[in-house]
Amino acid sequence: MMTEEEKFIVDLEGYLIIKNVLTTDEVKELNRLIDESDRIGPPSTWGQPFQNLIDHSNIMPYLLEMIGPYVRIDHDYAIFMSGEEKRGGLHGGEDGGRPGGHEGDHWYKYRDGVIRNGLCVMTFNLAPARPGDGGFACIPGSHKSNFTTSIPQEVRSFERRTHYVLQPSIDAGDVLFFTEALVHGTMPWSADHERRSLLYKYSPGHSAWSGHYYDLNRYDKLTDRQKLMMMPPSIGSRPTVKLD
Ligand SMILES: O=C(O)CCC(=O)C(=O)O
Repeated sequence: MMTEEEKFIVDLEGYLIIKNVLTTDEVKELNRLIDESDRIGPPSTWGQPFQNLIDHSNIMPYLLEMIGPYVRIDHDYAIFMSGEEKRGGLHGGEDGGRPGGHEGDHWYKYRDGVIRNGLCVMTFNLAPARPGDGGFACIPGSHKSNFTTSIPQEVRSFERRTHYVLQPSIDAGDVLFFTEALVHGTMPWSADHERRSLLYKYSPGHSAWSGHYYDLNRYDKLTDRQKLMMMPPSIGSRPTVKLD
């Protein structure tokens, strides 16, 4: 179960590192399959061990606590980085960083002891990211900020480094949870090893960020719960998702 302290951290900072979600053997196996594959399409289609990450038993209690019982998977993709590779700057936040803007599915709410989110991410890390390596970075607490449009462009692009942007330290096997209401992005990579992150993104059952829904024909041996979580958005008669 998600602890009360973990709920406090998510409410405070907008992200959480869930330690040792994957065992060393699971990380090894996923890395081996990646080494042997051509890495095309969403990782959930790369075979059973990747499909199983959709509702891995160690992340389900967190998803139900953060999104509620109608959780659906919205989309998934991989980020591999090597050399001095650069990707997107800081983005996200409820207003999308644009004056008067609104990202719609990027929201964070608290009421009566319950946390709820729009689009959320579970990033499965298959390689470590130590301080200074780059990769995921964020402005802790910015999911509740009212001034994200004031973040200067040179900070968003990581050209100017400031104390309020953090690149958390992550080990292989850890899952990074974050809400897309948090201002976040990808710091240029600078480690000698390859960054290997698999991002599985979830929404409340009634909403979607992606315009592309899952095609179940691309998958083998989906469980009933996986099929339920992969349904297109709706709420009327949508069944609830349960723990094992
Ligand atoms: O993990 C990362 O590098 C950040 C991913 C990102 O920007 C996103 O999920 O929108």
